Parts: sequence; C-alpha cells; structure tokens
Amino acid sequence: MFEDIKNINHEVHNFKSKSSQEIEDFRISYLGKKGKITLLFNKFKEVPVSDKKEFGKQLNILKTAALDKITTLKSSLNDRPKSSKSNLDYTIPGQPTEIGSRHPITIIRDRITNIFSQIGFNVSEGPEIEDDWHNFTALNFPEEHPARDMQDTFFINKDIALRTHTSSVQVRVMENSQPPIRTISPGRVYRNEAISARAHCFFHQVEGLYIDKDVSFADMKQTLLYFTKAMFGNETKIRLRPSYFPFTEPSAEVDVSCTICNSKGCNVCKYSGWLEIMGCGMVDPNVLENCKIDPDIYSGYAFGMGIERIAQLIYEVNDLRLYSENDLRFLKQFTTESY
Ligand code: 2U9
Repeated sequence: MFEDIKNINHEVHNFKSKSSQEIEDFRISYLGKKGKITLLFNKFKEVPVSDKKEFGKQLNILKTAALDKITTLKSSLNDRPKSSKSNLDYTIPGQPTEIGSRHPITIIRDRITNIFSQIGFNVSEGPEIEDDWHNFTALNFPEEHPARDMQDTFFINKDIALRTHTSSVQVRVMENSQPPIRTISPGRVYRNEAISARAHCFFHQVEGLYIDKDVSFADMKQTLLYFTKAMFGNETKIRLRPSYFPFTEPSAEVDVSCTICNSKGCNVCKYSGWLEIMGCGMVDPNVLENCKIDPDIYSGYAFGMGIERIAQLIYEVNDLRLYSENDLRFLKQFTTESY
C-alpha cells in the first residue's frame, strides 16, 4: 500500500490540464467518493498497527499535494488570456460610432472667413490677454472712456486685460506690416457683463481691416454689400446709419433687410424690416499714425460683427447662453451642417 501512495503521488505530480473540465475530472478520480486517494483512506483499517502512523502521515501529505495541484491549476487557468476560440458572438452588430458635429459658432465663423478670403482678405489671430496699448490706446480710446473701467473690462492688472475686441489683433498686424493690408480677425472677446439671454461675459467677433492708397467709404459699402449677399442671400439689402466709435471716423451701424420676414415686418425685426448686424467706418487717422502708417498716404476702412449675433439670425436661436453651455440636445442639431 505504501507502493500505491508512491504511484499516486507520481501521477498527481505529473498531471497537466488544459481546461477546467479536466481539473474537475482529476478531482473526482482522486478525491471523489470513489477516488484513488479516498479509497486508500478507507483501507486504513487494514494497515498493520506498526505502519499506521507512517501510512497516515504519507496519505495526508498525498491528499494535500492533490488539493494544492487543483488550486494551482485553477488559478493558472484564470490568468490565461481568453483564447480566440472563446464563445464570442461575431454576428452581434457593432456599437455605432458617434459622429461629432461642428459648433454653430465655428460654422458661422468659417462661413464669414471663407466669404472674405474669396476677395483677398487673409486671417490674422492674436492673444486674448492684451496690454492697454493694443486694446485701447492705439485704437484712440480716450483716457476716460467707459470701456477702460473695471466695470466693463476684465483687468488682470493696471496694464493687462482680457481683450474686449479683436481690433487689438489688427493693431499688431499694422505695426508689423505695411499696406496694402486686407485682414480679418476672428476670435473670442471678453466684457464684464452679467450673463443673461441677451448678454454674456465672452462672445466671438470677426473684425475686418482694409488699408491701402485711396480706399474710400464707397469701397467699404460695396464690400459689406458683397458680404451680406453671400451670407444672407442675393436679395439682401443694406443700409448704413451714422454712429460713433473711437477708432473710426466717420462711423456707421450696418443693417440688413430682415431675413426672417423679407422686410415685411415681424417680431425679430420689431416690425422695422431691418436687422442690425455690424459696425463699420473709415479708420481714424490717429489709429494709422499710432501704428506707424502715414495717414497722408494711406486710408482704410474697418468693420466688426458679433458671430453670435449672425448665428442668431441664421439659426433663429435667441438665448446667447445656449452657445456656451455645451448641451448635446442643442449641439446635435448642427450635425448635418457641411461647413
Ligand atoms: C483697427 C481699426 C478699427 C473695427 C470696427 C466696429 C466698427 C464695430 C462691434 C460690432 C458688434 C463689435 O461685436 S461687436 O460688439 N464692432 O461696430 N468694429 S469698426 O474697427 C477697427 C478695427 C481695427 C485697427
């Protein structure tokens, strides 16, 4: 019987398995009710008294070895990476890939820049954190202008603020190049306003600048008419109303014929038939001088518009907050826009 223990020990030691089923079969054939090791335990009473102690000891060692073997084999099965023959169902349809959409402000910004690039304007960009010179002084803002107040502008220190318009980018363009200059500057700007449906502490602008010899107010009107027709449709009309900006003289507000009611009168145009879309004017000679461009040789026009304002008219979305809340129910409505 000691011989049996030795043989079984040998078998246990050499046992190898490839599956949990084989391990279970092994357990049954050695440790089950009629297993080889269990049967040896049953034969304990037949062992002569003088051998009982040694037999019991060796049998217990054998049982422990068999149990250890089962534990080790089971854990090595769990470690093994799932084989490609596992029960994956390759016929289950895949998860559809979510296709993102462009933000409405991006769509409108790109439409505006494309329209101007077709008539020779390039795109210029610059910092959102600006110094007083580029944001105010070079643009002819008087010392006491309200925009220079903490109430209206986010100041970082006495000289540095978040830009309040992208005209500051164009001051940099003028400082670094000589006419002819034809550039548009899209970008985010900041104003110290309480957030509501009609105002926000940041929004997006496109500002334009054209400087050359003999640039006239008529050139500006034609360019803006070309832009509004391309943006809102060929039937669109414009009208200019006198206005005031520190950086342009003369200055004007630009209205387009109401795109919603075809100028018949609706509550969007407040029954006037016109919608205000941008400001414009001839660049003030002081601004040209500040940027080292001789106002006796060169003249220019400039214009500026809020991208949210244009988007509002195109998409008829009236609450400004929707543009920065990233609510997917809003953003998903723009998935089909191609540009
Ligand atoms: C330089 C000189 C002049 C840009 C201009 C406007 C008129 C204007 C507003 C429209 C709505 C800003 O988004 S808004 O609040 N802009 O009315 N902007 S002329 O004039 C410049 C730009 C650069 C060097």
